[in-house]
Amino acid sequence: MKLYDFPKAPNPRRVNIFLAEKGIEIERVPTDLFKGEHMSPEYMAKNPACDIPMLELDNGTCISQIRGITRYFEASNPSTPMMGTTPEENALVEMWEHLAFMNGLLAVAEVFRNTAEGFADRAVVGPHNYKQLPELAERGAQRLQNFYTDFNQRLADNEYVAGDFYSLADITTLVVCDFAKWIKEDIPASCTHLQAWYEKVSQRPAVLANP
Ligand SMILES: N[C@@H](CCC(=O)N[C@@H](CS)C(=O)NCC(=O)O)C(=O)O
Repeated sequence: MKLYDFPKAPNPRRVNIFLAEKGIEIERVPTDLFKGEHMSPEYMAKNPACDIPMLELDNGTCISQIRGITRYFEASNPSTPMMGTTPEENALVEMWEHLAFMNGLLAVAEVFRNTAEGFADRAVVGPHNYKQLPELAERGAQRLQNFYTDFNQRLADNEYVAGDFYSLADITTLVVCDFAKWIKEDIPASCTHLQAWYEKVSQRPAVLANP
């Protein structure tokens, strides 16, 4: 089994923290996004979505998308659950992780990919080229501020993002806060609950091991 990985990028980091939390060690295939290795014919044949991370099982099955990859490991290595332990918890983790991805990670990506010089014509991840749109960068910046206040509110009443237990939803939310530093947007000073949570989860060994 191999994980195609580029640890500097935010999405692979979500899986790397998740695996470290679960104590899973796995062979890595370094795949350099900056060199376009994820767009090579060999990689595209395995993963037509052309994104990283990707998991290749020993039988040749290839799984992309972090939802798929993390679900695989949660089912195959159920000790140290990271997606809740009851139907209600499972649903809350899915719900909050998806909200963090949609409203947080994609908001930052909207700013970054529509402004960074190196992403001209690569404003959207995947096999198709899209040009940058400055209006989307502007909208992404607004969406990020709303993500911060919405998640601050959530953490005013809950110790962790999905409830009173640490989960994949925390990992994605943490990665959003760190990815936002790429566009020079820190957690606003008014978001004290989010900031306190951020300081706490940043100290977890699995997070420190995957900066
Ligand atoms: N929706 C994907 C997101 C993966 C993703 O966007 N990965 C980025 C790296 S952070 C990527 O592969 N980018 C390729 C590119 O920029 O062309 C998932 O859940 O796995």
